Amino acid sequence: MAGSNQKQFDINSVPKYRDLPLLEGTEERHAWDVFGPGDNLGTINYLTPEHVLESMKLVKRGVSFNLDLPLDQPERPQDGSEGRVSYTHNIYRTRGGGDDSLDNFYLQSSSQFDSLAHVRFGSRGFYQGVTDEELDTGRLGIDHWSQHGISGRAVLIDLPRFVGPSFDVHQRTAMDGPMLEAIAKKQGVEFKPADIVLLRTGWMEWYLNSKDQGPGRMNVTDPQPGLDGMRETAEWMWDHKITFFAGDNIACEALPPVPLNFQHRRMIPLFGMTIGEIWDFEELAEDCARDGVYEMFLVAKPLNLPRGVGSPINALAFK
Ligand code: UVW
Repeated sequence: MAGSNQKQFDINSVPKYRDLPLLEGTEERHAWDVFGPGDNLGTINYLTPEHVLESMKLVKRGVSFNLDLPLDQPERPQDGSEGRVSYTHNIYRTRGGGDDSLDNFYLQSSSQFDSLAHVRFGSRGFYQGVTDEELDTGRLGIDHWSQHGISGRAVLIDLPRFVGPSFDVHQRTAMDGPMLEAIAKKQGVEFKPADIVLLRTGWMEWYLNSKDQGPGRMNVTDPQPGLDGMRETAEWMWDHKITFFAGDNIACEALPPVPLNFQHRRMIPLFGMTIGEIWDFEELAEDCARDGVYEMFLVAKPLNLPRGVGSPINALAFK
């Protein structure tokens, strides 16, 4: 029996990318009719109770891996030049013990989910054509995913280990469908419908350990590896029924973006697919390299924040 916010959804009913309608006047296809009118979940609908039960069987050793960076990392410039600034943590010592609050807490400044209210497709609006006014009434807020829960099978794709010693974290290596499949094959794992795909690029590990890191150094114009931005890759992810991708880099996607070919503008508003950014896969990747198991059960719990645009991830992977 599904929880009150969990719909039964038949993933076999999802049309192929080529059968999705074109967004009028564009060459982009949209999935606005796939999950039903008024839907606020998008591809999170793939995470049905049956899928969760099946995915839980991947827990063999009972070990868990934290996927969140410390909330104060990476550090953001306080002058607002990056938009997001680092929070100030106020700790109040009280007679009874303590209390605390955060000032200027940008919900997307550390390991994060982008909600469907994060990116609009120009004048066509947000996912399902939702308007700014409708967002104000509660459509597409991060709270919908919080109430549903995000749990299912995840596959780690470890790009640096796949490439080996010649890997360059400053090169714009764009992972498209064939490359994702080649990495998965070498790792001995297959993609399955409803997968959450974790893309390890090693970029955040480099950044946090680099003498160059620090406020103002996270630059989206600096080349870095990540998900490929081309339409063929959007077709691959849709036809493979990927629930979402999460990366350990700035945007999950390879940077700098190619104009008009940045998956943010397809995945979020057209597919209803969240994007995870700045996740931490280091400990998990070490373990996968050790035991050769690249599939796992993942649980994440974004904030139950009405109208939230993004959220910390609160994510664990279990093996
Ligand atoms: C970028 O597009 C760089 O990331 P975000 O989704 O965090 O705005």
